[in-house]
Amino acid sequence: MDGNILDGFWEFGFLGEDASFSDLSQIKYTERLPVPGCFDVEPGYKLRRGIGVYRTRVSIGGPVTLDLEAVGPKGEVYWDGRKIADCVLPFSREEFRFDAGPDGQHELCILIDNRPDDSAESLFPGFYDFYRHGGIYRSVRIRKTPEWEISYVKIIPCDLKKGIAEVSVELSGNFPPLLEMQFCIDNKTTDTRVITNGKDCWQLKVPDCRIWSPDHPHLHKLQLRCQGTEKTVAFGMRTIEAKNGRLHLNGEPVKLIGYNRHDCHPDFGYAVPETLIRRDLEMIKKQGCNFIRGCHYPQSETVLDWCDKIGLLVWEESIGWGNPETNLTNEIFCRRQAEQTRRMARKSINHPSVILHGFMNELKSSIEPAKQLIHTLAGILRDEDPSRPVTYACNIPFEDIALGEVDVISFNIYPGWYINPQMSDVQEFDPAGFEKALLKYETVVNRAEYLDKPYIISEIGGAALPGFHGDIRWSEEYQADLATAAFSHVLKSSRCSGIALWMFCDTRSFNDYRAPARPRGFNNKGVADEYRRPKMAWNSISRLLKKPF
Ligand code: ADA
Repeated sequence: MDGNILDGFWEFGFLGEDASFSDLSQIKYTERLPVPGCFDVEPGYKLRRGIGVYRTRVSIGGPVTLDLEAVGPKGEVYWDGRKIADCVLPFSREEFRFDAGPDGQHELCILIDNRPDDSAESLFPGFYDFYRHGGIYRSVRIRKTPEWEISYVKIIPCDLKKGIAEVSVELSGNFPPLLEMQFCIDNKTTDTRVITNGKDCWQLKVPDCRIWSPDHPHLHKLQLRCQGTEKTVAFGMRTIEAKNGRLHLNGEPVKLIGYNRHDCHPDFGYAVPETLIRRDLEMIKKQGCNFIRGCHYPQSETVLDWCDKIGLLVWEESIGWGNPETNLTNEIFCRRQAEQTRRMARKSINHPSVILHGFMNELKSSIEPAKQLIHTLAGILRDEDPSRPVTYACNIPFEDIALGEVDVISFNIYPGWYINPQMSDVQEFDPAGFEKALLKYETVVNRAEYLDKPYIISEIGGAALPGFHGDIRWSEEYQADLATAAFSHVLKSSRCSGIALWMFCDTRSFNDYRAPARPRGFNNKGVADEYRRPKMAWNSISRLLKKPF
């Protein structure tokens, strides 16, 4: 990535829950905390709510671009005491351009507010079933803004046999109207083209083209050179299509087998160190899975880079969770949804691992405003990226009115765990009732109008308290039986193109009035606990996946 990285230990001051913030100069910085980092996992601030102020000093001057890979749940940025930006798109990468003043040392402060915010426009309100950690979740960079730069490169593989990719380039700033650009793939000069008016698109031949797949995750490298400016982008040659009721990877039907994964850890919140991210992904891959659903927010570059490298397929989605009508009819909420979804599509465009883009997990998809928003968000994704199928996870299959809007139909269903009024016969797990329930959900996707669309079980599962044994709910045995039955069903189903079990590991969740459903303050449906120690379900799934499928 471009720019000077500012990660490291920043000064930190904490203003409590009732603090009203007015003057940066009054803040007492009492210690140093890591960036990226979440203050509410640190001793002294554990699970506390309030405003955390991070401060560092930067030597730079003139026009600059500050690149925040992700903060949350919301933040404010100050430069020498002057407000530069509000950050209201949690987990989104944003760039802010401003004049840094004369060359020399300057003060950069980022305020993070993790106090409850249930306003209708908030993208990360308190009712979501994943903890509202406060922090600078991902890297911070700053660079001098050049006169002009290559701001966006999009590489879409189009013909794998001939090794052809379509490359689009955008420049920003004060660029010359005509520019010669040299393209180099894997250090072999391939072409020189002229860019007119800062935006252009060409077909390029990839020399010695090798196809990217989970078994052979081969990456190519494109270098663009132009009047002393250079940009390097990794990409993979692979295609993904939703047709004839199946997902096709590189022209062949593929079944997605894996887990929902929150990018979260009890000791780090949403600032999970790379080494732990890598371990999670390797653990999933080595078990025999090929897929994760990155729930429920845009994924970090680190996660996607590792998935590209080791060959894991990814469903990435913008942030949303069970949003009711009050959100869906709020103009600011809908505008922010559109903005973060567009940002996600552009950020992840060249990651071959990302094969599905989604949004708005379990929104109230039975009402017209939901359908409108789904239509808008699907349109944005297709506009930015016609190459990836679009989906959203629906939890009301029998009432949903928007399934026709997307390319892949995905259901979050919990037979054997939650009561669904239309499925009350299957609240307790029993293999026959479970199978019957899954087939009943399938009747929706077997309607003539949907037969062409692939179908995925985007969530299914049950909870187990680590170390609790027996044959009853909340036991490891109960969870293992349920999870194994779910995987077995999908492995043999001809209609279902995939499963993302809910979920890979236990994840900190709400601790409000709903806490009885979240013992220990965690969503306990992980097949490993929050420190990634396997439960019985993990071992049963491992055994199942060892058999060829
Ligand atoms: C939902 C939701 C998940 C989680 C799950 C559960 O389907 O999408 O985020 O909350 O239920 O554990 O109840």
